[in-house]
Amino acid sequence: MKGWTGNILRVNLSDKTWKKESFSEEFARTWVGGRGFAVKILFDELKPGIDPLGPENKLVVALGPISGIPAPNTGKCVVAAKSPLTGFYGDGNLGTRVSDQLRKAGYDAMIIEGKAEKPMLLNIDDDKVEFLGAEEIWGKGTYACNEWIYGKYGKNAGVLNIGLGGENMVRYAVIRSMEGRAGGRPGMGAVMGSKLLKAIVVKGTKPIPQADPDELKKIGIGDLKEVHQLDRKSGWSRQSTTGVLAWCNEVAGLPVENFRKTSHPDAWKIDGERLDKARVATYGCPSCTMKCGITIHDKEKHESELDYENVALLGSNLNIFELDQVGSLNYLCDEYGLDTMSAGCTLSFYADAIARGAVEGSFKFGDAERAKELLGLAARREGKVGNLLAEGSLRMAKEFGHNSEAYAMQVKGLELAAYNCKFIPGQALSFGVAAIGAHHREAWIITFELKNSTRESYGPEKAAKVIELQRIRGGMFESLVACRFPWIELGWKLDNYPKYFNLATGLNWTLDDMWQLADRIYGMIKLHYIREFPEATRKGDYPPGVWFDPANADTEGPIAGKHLETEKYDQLLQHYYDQRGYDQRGIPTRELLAKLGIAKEGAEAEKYAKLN
Ligand code: PTT
Ligand code: SF4
Repeated sequence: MKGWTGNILRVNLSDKTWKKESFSEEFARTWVGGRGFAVKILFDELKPGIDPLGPENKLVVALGPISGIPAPNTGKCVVAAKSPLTGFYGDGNLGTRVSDQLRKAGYDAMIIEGKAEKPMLLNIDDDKVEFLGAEEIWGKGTYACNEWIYGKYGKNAGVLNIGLGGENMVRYAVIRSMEGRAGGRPGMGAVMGSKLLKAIVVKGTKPIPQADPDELKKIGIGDLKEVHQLDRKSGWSRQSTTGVLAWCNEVAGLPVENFRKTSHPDAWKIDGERLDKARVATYGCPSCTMKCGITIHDKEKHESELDYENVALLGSNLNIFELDQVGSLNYLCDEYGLDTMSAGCTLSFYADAIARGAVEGSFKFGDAERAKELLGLAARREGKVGNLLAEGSLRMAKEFGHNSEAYAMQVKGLELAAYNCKFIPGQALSFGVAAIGAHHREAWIITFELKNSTRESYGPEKAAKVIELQRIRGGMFESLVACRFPWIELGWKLDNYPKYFNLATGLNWTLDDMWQLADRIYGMIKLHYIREFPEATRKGDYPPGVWFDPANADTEGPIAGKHLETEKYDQLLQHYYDQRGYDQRGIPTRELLAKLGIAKEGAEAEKYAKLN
């Protein structure tokens, strides 16, 4: 088999055993890697109904056939498990040296099972796997933990680690790597913590199997230069993702005060221009020539790396417009290993709930110092408030009552990305039908919608665009595994990706083959969902209720008086289901599953929920 090592490393933390397992060529071609591997492995190996924070859950770390080869932006890695936040399949994608080190150690993926007896560090060094005590680093923040590991294993080691948030099983704890990388929003860090696994270190020295290594090297070196030049020419990485903030503010799409408002006159104080001016350094993932991580000094003089989502959800959404204070909140999330996005939405929901009188408490929008304290309470699960905040906004809303669920800015339990869709129906749909809960990774339709289509439209073209983007972003990029930024931000051609896939594997795939793979993956995630939630209805694909509320409409600005309309949204959802071949509940039909080659998995899911 070319392009894949053909091996998965299976590690059991309970009895400290490991084995190298091989997979078939058919498995490789059907699921490709990354998210594809993870959805299939977890579907086959997890029993529905298990506690995501119990030893039965498994953590999958998965790479793709172009991971570790000299090609642009391939230093990424998928981490997946049953999510403690949403209760079904969850995953994330982070930049890390694990991407090439694990492949050089001879594996395309790793499955971590069981639970350690004591805090543990897993050390993988080519064919050696060591289960080492981690008492010395348990309780340390992710920066200190990372430094300790670099000191012991060298800076070239691939590292995944967790902070206090993961250790204390905060439901939105992430996994961290390198200086500023983080991933696994739906609680992948909490799953590591539940297994008492503080860190994974990986080093490898073997060649990565490639069908045409000489051609790959030649093309890769040229393409790395080309991407760099495209970035220089466009100037994108001057502001990187934070360039979006000023635009969102202008088009009334920025989250302000728990998404109640859509713009703010002080937004310029935390925009990309300000960030670029305050820049201390630039970081990025391995194998990247358009590095996008901008760091600044926060209020306490720590170095803190900010992206758009972090600035908007820890800044404008909390009514905080001092860049160094936003930096401090971001630094704390990184240090504790909490997802900045869910943390921001959970804090904003809490301030909103207090303001609405749904709960008593001391936290107001704009209070950065109290927000810092609350992040610490959540990370340590300290006291009633800390424990509440550690649960995420949906569970808090259920506890508070008073119609609070409508104000919890989440879908399927996963908090939103920073796009305020009070009156942006296509992006609202994209959140509603994102495979793992509200995430912009799947279909970032907002630019298409506001630049190429009318904002008012709930027409089928928006459903079609969501599907097109899901196939590209949530399907192809997540299974190959590569960063999507060269394509989305610099216009680097999509054809490059089947080209790399074919040179690595010796196959002859087209983009259409990639879309077929993507649809299979989306079908499988739905099967995960209905096994856990057999009563699933289309209401699960709705964005937060407050966006449909006329009383919540803007009173001034470009979308004054506008809000999402329930009947029209439902029609748009139906367009999406029709175009995908899903039934009225948003579930793939038996016929579609057969076409996608997953009828057997459909029959397994049917033990829990009936298919049409
Ligand atoms: C991703 C999500 C994002 S998406 C951001 S900012 W973004 C937040 N970053 C966090 C952070 O930082 N620290 C922290 N403690 N929590 C954080 N939570 C949030 O996590 C990230 C980049 C970015 S920056 C984006 S859009 C792109 N995402 C990609 C993706 O999802 N897939 C892919 N194939 N390529 C991508 N390229 C870009 O990667 P999750 P990273 Mg992250 C500090 O993982 O769970 O998917 O959530 O990975 O290495 O930090 O790069 O404006
Ligand atoms: Fe990583 Fe940014 Fe480069 Fe993508 S563009 S590979 S997220 S540094």
